[in-house]
Amino acid sequence: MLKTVKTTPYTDQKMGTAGLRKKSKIATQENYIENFVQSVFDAIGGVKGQTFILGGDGRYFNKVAIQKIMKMSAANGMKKMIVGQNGFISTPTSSRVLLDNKADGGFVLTASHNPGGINGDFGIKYAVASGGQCPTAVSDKIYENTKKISEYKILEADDVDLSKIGTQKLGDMEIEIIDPVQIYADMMSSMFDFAAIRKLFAGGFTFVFDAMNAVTGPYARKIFVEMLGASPDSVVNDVPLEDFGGLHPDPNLIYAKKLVERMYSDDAPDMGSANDGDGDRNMILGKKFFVTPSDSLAIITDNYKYIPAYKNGIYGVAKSAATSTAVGRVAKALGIGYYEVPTGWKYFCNLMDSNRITFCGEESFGTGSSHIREKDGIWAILFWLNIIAATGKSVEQITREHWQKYGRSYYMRNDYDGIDTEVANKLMSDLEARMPSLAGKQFGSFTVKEAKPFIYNDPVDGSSTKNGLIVYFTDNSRIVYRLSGTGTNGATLRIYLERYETKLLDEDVEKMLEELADVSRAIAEVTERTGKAKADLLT
Ligand code: G16
Repeated sequence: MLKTVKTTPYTDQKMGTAGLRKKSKIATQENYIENFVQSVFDAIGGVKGQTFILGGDGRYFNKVAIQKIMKMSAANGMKKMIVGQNGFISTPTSSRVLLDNKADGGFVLTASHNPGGINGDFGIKYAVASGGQCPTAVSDKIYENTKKISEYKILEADDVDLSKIGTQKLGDMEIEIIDPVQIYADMMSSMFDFAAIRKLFAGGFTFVFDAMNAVTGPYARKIFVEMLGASPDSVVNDVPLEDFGGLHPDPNLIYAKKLVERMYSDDAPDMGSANDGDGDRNMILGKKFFVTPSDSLAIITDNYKYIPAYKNGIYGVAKSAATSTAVGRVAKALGIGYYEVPTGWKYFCNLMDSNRITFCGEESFGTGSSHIREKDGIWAILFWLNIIAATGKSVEQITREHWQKYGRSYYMRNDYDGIDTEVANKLMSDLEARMPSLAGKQFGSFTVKEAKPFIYNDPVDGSSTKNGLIVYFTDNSRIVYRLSGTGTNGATLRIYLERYETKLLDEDVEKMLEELADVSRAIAEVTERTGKAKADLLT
């Protein structure tokens, strides 16, 4: 039976860098998800006759929210919903399925790399027909709707059994349950040289992948173990859990602690890797060796010819402004287009759709290509395995040779967490106001060349976005300041430090950036304003 339910608005449903992200305790309030989903449907003029993709990373509240969304979709006249088996789908797979089915939109229930569970976070990523997350113009409209919503539509029906592949009906809506793991595995085997990677593993190459108890465990087992012959114990934490077993599924040196310890031990495997909650982020490690995401993007781009899917050539490459400039040097050498966009994967999508770029990446452990419109964690790991299989070189060797060829960007992100939102906003606006006066000023051994906000003018749709503030120094070092758009606890100030070297290639990163970190605090008056003498997190 179709029901129209009266509701009252929540005032905090503004989407951040990638969808709506909230503490689980907030997201599970009465009608919270319903209000948001109905506001999405209303913002796009309804979903009558449309097809949507639905699934999640398995975190707490995933199961409940999926049933609600299916029933609301049916009540709003949707024609078909394609749902991941048992309610699971990784973000990259969702993008693929959306494109393959020419669907109108999709929801991935995830707060990405944020922890899960009742005391963790919940979230919704909303993608549009292009396969990427909705553009700002659409999210603004959705936010406006959430502030005035008074009712939503839902079907009163039994819960749908999502365990069996196949089709069924929910009211008049068709539900197709798919096997996302198989779909994703097929896509990967069509892109990479699986025979060569199989040979690599058969030859004794050792490997570990940490799924962090999140969505990619089954994907990794299927691809790395079953299809490529890696040893069964090379995939760890591969059973998705509602609270990720207490892990913080953010693949970086801090949160993937066990993996990092193993990779820095004397019996480390040849390569280590990890994904985040919804499978779009990745981390690459060699034996006692870490590859920064910025370097990974540069190395992937420089080695594209080893990958069957790209061997005939690539378009350009793009990175977020906060990401190091390493890939820019590769683009120059290859003579391909090079773009800098604001933080947020959605800004890459127009560049991919218009064949301006093939690869793109961000410092926040995201790397991807135009095979989908999201970043792709396992894709990046397969890319590295394929390079290793083709060259016979180790992760460390590949990276060091890259530095020798292009120089090295020492790079680090400093996060200052849990700052009062007003204090953080004022710090940024005051810094922006001071920027013109910084040029020529000396801070320690660094002289400011130029300081200005980062403004991106999209060459495809003409939209203009301001995101972050950049200080350029005369020695090619840079500091980028911005506030995170994915946190759920006050404001997080992110300060990105980069120092470029052509001779000193083997130094300690923290040491190399120590003075620049001090300078970054001095320029923005971080300690005076936040009381923090040091960053909370270095990645
Ligand atoms: C999301 C976006 C990324 C962005 C990242 C960090 O990643 O998709 O494009 O780089 O957030 O954003 P911020 O610095 O604003 O916190 P994910 O993996 O959370 O979807």
